[in-house]
Amino acid sequence: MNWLIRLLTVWTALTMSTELRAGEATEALIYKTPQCGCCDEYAGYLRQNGFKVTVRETQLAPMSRKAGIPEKFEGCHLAHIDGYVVSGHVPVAAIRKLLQERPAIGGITLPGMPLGSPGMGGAKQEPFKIYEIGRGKPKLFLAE
Ligand SMILES: [Cu+2]
Repeated sequence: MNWLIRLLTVWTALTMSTELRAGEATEALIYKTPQCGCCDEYAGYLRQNGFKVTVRETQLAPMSRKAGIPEKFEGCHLAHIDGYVVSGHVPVAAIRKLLQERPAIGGITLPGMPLGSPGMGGAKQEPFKIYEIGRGKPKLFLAE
């Protein structure tokens, strides 16, 4: 019985310290295809904005479908952040809004690779349209 209590104490301490660490920097796990360069740029952008980023290479399309993102709304990589999926070159302002408001959705997506978005080169052509996914048809979440 004694060893069990000790085990539980250790386990609780470990779990709590993990939570504390996670509180310092939000973790982002990014899935991308091996050929994608702008995906690496986007990973760097999240790091610069204080996220703890891990990048994994995969086949993107099946993962995006599984995450509930229709083909037309798919971004060029898929991040898992704090229980949500964040697809494509989404600006951090939209991610912060998502994490603060914590709506009952699967996540958000910026379809395609709009010029001037974080991690993409070029000049911005128009407001980025970021859609919510996972609750019926994709709906506009934020335009910025
Ligand atoms: Cu891209």
